[in-house]
Amino acid sequence: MEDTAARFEDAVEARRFDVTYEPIVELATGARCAYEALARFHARDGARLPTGEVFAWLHADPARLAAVECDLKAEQVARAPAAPLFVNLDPDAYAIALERQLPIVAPLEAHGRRVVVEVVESARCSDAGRIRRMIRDVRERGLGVALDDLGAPNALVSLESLVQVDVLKLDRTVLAAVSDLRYRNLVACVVGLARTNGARTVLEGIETRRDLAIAEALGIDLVQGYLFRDQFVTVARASARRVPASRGTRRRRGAGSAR
Ligand SMILES: [Ca+2]
Repeated sequence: MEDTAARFEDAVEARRFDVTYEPIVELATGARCAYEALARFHARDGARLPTGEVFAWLHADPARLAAVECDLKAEQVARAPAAPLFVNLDPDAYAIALERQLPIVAPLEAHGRRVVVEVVESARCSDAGRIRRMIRDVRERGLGVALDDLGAPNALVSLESLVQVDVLKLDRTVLAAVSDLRYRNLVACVVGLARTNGARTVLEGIETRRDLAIAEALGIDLVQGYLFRDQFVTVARASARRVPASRGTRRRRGAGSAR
């Protein structure tokens, strides 16, 4: 069997990725109000590679991580539907790209509609301060910021970030966890906090009408998930163009979120 790192290396080198735009739907009206851009890497044989693991592997080579993230953001904006766009951005990649003066922000500013940068607070980031600096920096540039994967098993959360972002995105695991009354009370507080501060809430992982009813009962503003799969837009694989490789890429695996 082909080595996992070799498969990742091959996919990244060949820019073998699709961009999928997942609709974000307003719960009250059913209107599609934005899309989240997601990168989907593919092996040579067409098999889908786990995006989170590809990024965990890329973290071993910061320069390459930054170059790939710049490439992905440019593609995701260039191919996006004419609608507000949510993009995932790695705080390590962001910091390195700024240091190296790589074009990480320019593509986002070029989009004709509002762009919201999704950030995950997690121990995977090499420096917790980087996340908060990125949030401040991105907001100063006039872009929106969403705190992603809130409630996910490996996610962290700081109170400062909770009150500084425009959108709070609750992880799909919240759907099951709210059967516990104490957890449900916590989510109600988070939703209330968002409302008081003028932020919006998103619940991810909506797959059934029952999930939708849970979101409604929680007072969530926006939802996304497989229930809306007929509105997903996948743009064909990016054309092959080599991303500059850098030295010292080592094998590393780990969990990560879809991007
Ligand atoms: Ca996300």
